Amino acid sequence: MSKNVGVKLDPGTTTRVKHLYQNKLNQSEKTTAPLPEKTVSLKEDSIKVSAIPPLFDIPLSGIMKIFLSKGLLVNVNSEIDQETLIEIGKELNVTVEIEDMTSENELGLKTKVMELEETALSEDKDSVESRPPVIAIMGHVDHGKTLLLDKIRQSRVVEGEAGGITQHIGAYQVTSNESVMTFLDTPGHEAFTSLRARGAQVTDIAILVVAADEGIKPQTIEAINHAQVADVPIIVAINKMDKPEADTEKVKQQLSQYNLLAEDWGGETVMVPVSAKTGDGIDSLLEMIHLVSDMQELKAPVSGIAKAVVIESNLSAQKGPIATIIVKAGTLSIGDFFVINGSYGKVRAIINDLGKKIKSLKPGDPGEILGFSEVPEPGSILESKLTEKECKVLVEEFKAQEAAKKPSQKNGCFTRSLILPGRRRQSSRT
Ligand SMILES: Nc1nc2c(ncn2[C@@H]2O[C@H](COP(=O)(O)OP(=O)(O)OP(=O)(O)O)[C@@H](O)[C@H]2O)c(=O)[nH]1
Ligand SMILES: [Mg+2]
Repeated sequence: MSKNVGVKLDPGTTTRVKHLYQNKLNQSEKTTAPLPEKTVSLKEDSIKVSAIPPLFDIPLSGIMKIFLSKGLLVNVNSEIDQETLIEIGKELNVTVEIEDMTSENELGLKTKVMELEETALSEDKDSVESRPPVIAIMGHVDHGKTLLLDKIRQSRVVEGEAGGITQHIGAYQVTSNESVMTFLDTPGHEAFTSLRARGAQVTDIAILVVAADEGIKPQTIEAINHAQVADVPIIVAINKMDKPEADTEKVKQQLSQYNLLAEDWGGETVMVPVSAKTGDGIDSLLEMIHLVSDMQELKAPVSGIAKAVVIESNLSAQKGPIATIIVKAGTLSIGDFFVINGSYGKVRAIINDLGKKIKSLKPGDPGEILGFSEVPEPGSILESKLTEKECKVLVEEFKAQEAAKKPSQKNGCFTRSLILPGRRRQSSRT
């Protein structure tokens, strides 16, 4: 008979093994109960930390833990970029899809706008009149877009901007030489790719502002791409000519690499040296804008159903949903009923770029509209209707169509037509 040799572990080892076993149990409990999979979409370039819990449907504490575990010190007011959100999402079993605002969707809105203009022109030939051109001012951050627009408008928007950085699209109207022009001021900061893309899609002309001392920069190139994809003629304003370091030849040389060849270099791109600070060259720039817009012979019907594009929208604490729109056809007046995607509303107030209440907007006019039932998506099309009943019927039809299009929504999955899974927007960062 073999001798039974008893092995006795010392108490320290037993406790350690028990701990290890318990830890393993805890871990396996965690892994056997994974968080449910979820897919969310993001179209902005960045998001506030405080906006993540409702998006992910996970408490703030859970989200903060992930930030901490990654060594990222953030607070609820911090802005995080798309890539970080994707990383945080991975830890929580949330797939973040970035809405693609590059070429395909960019052309999507452009196409929508062109179709709208064409049908309006063919439906209502009798009331066709020339309309003001819509001109987007684009370019790298701090190259002087807002100051240039201030000079053109003889106003002072730039001074009112927090931190001096434009963060939204501003729409303004200017009368020069008895003709009216609508300008869109776009932000140059890298975070606002989608705003620049949208700016380029709804305009007739792009003014590319390049600081003569700095030359072209990442968002200059991005702006050129947006304008070229949307097939919008570009006029270059070589700004900050008052600076001793200004070098127009260098700017022209740099731009030549992006298919923009100055007239005096044998090309066709109008390039005007200006100083937004002193005002030098601005008259020539305006002349060039007149010339280019005259060649486009921009026309639209002024009567009939109003159709307008939403440039920007937000929820105002005092006023409710509010949107900046540009009318593309017809006249939109106070009291008009309208449909916009799956909702309808009634124009309660129209505010112009000077903050004044006005009664109506004609083609090419920008304005802020009150009277939406929900905040409209930027890039959506508003259409006025004769009666509230007509709006209700259209909204019901729209909803039915949407439900038929998206069966996956019925089982809780979230899909959106603008999202191209697996295709993320190219980062503009360098
Ligand atoms: N010397 C000089 N400074 C200028 C000129 N144009 C703009 N600036 C200055 O450059 C800075 C940026 O001007 P903004 O007009 O805010 O630039 P922006 O392109 O609108 O910037 P973002 O909207 O943030 O992209 C300000 O301090 C302006 O005073 C110019 O022609 N000459
Ligand atoms: Mg600005």
